[in-house]
Amino acid sequence: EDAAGQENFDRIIAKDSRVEPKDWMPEAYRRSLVRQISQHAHSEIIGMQPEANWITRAPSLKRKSILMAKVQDEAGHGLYLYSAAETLGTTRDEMMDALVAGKARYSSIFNYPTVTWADMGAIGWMVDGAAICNQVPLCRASYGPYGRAMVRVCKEESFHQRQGFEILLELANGTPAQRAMAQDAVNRWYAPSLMMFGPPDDDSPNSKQSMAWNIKRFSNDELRSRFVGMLAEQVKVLGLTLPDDEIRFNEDTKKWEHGPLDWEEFKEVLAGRGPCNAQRLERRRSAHADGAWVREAAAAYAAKQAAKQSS
Ligand code: FAQ
Repeated sequence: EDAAGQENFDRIIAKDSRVEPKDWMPEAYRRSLVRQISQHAHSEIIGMQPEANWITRAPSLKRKSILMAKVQDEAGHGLYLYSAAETLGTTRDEMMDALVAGKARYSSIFNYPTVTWADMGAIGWMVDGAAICNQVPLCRASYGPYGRAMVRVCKEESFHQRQGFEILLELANGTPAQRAMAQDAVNRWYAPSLMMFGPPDDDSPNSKQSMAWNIKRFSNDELRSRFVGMLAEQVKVLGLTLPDDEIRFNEDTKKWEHGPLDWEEFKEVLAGRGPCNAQRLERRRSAHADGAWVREAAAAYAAKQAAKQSS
């Protein structure tokens, strides 16, 4: 209990200003931020895998170098996000241990397989597109280090989205087989990308408090609806279709609507039973174990430098 601290915190939130690492904050606020930011960081790191799967099979040198840069950007996003979470008093080791132990969440979307090159297009266009819709409002999140990290992340995601769209555009205007491959990828990634926004509002336990704390600015359904509207317009440019004939703009509510989503599938993925959950975790575990010598060497070097300075 810290009455003055609480008062200061309430004032910051009421003014829609920013909470900084050294400010007093309620424990529940801290915990919820660590939860969201660490999940977000894990998503970026696990999210490298589905696209890394195609680096060695990219159809040209140019595509390969773009894809490599994109996957490296995701690593960078993970690192800023772990740093932002560390300012709340959780160490990176603790977060990483939770991830490799299978105790931490990361986005459902990265548990789906990337079976063709067109999936690189669909991920850029739809998955990075959904990430942008969700993250632009997070640039105004009340916790300073998180909001500031989101600014740069969103700039990079915009480039990622364009590169994905351009892959699909080229395939859609290619041979009939390429066009079919693009359509198939859009069909498979559509529903999982809509589910990235989280459960429907009446089944979203964290939303209300997160919105009261100015972390989230819009509800899951609100952002999902905006995203569907964006896809519905852009798919026309691709000359492809979305696998949902219930998409429409509701003139009364001024919102985009879509057909039903399979929330049972979403729950299965969250419970660790999605198509690639086991594979993604196993890959992360082995990468973490293979990197142990680098961490040890870096720690030994840092200790040596510190000893030199103090002598
Ligand atoms: N997957 O009460 P809510 C990217 C969990 S973008 C897994 O609505 P909240 C870029 C949720 O954690 C992807 N779990 O929760 C990229 C909660 O469980 P908990 C990452 C999900 O926090 C592109 C429970 O369900 N982006 O990585 C999902 O208010 C290409 C109840 O849900 C972010 O993390 C899901 N889809 O809203 C990288 C954005 N949805 O914690 C590589 C930041 C919900 O109580 C390649 N996060 N859950 O155990 C957020 O905006 C929010 O946390 C939401 C969820 C909107 C994801």
